[in-house]
Amino acid sequence: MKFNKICVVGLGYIGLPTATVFADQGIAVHGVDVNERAVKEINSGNPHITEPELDVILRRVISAGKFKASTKPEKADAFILAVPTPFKDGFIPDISYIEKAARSIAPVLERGNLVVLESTSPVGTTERLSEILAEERPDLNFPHTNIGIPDVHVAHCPERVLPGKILYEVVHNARIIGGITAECANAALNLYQLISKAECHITNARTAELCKLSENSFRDVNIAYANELSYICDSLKIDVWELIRLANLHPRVNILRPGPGVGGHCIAVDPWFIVAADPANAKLIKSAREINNRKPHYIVEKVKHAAEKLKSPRIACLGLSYKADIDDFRESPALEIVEAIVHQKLGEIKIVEPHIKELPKALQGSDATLTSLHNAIRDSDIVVLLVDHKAFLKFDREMLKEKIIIDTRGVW
Ligand code: SAJ
Repeated sequence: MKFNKICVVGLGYIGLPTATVFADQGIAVHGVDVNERAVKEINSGNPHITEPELDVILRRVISAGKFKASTKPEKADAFILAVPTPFKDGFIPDISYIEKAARSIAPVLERGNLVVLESTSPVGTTERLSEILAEERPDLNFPHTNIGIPDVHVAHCPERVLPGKILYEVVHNARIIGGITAECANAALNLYQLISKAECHITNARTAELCKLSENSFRDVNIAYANELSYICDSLKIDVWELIRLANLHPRVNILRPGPGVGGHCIAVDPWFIVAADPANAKLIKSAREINNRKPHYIVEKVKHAAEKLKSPRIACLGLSYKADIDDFRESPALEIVEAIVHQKLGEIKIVEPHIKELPKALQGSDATLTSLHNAIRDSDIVVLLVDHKAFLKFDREMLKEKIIIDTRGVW
């Protein structure tokens, strides 16, 4: 199969880097996003997301004429869908963005095309994608019917990249490619071999879907174990950081780090897709989600407890993003904690977040102010470290003397 042109639908954290990496290999890439402003910015070489090196590659592929974005899909040899898969009330997966993306590409599909779903998806979504395409294009044969030779191949190749390291990982991480049929998997393998320097493993679509969900649930369960230990250590008056450091000296033990909770658009979301699909068996996975979700409330209670001892408490909250050194606030436990501290009026709040120039909407209009690390610590009684940004590691520790410290990341 020859891929002269590909169309990437969804130019977010996954779609945009993926599109630019393909374009950088000399393939003509047409990017699609519903957000007109993002499309404009992207076409002028300014990514609307922050990811190291992305701006450099984007500008290179735009000036080479290999990449163009618009709000409408165009004919191509392959289509990659990289749209969000959030959950609805009751932790039920919401695949409506995939459905919309599928219907948007259907009119331009041609015999011989390949459609790849990269979005993290509940089991069965790739087959559903094939069904939707078939509904829209009764003139073409699709693989889910298992009748005759499909005109269009459909596969799932879940993204596995770590925000902050996307451009390296998109090329160097092993990939799992699941086809609705073996031919579909092989077609997608040909596509990803154009950019991947790692092993690409083929399987069926359902296995690839559950594989991705299992990877993120694995991490969630392991973080839940660390967070559970932090609750236990608090109640038994043991330093959890020392405990974990010592336990990890065992050659087969590697306990992760407790924190203020688990954030991001992946690990805090994907395990629910397994729970929704098989609640009777997904007991540990569900319990891990609950343990991790409890953590932000637990930290707020700690801050409240400390504040109650002071007459007019001044509280410095360090960090708002969901993890260190990125500007991504999605599902951020740090943001959840600060919002609760502000709304419960636990004191005079100073916030430090080096990645923003103004407070997020949820905190605007409150008395909380955004300030520098130095000023926040100097003018506070309680210092709550929520994100282990590099910027929070280098300062004069003398400043913490006499302060009540709540270090949720164990870095001080
Ligand atoms: N966290 C802890 N303790 C730890 C490690 C992480 O509390 O020991 C917290 C982080 O602070 C953060 C959250 O967990 O709030 C998730 O951060 P992360 O760095 O573990 O993962 P993500 O969400 O940025 O990216 C994950 C990755 N999955 C795995 O590592 C299994 C990435 O490879 C996936 O591509 C991504 O999810 C995704 O898009 O699914």
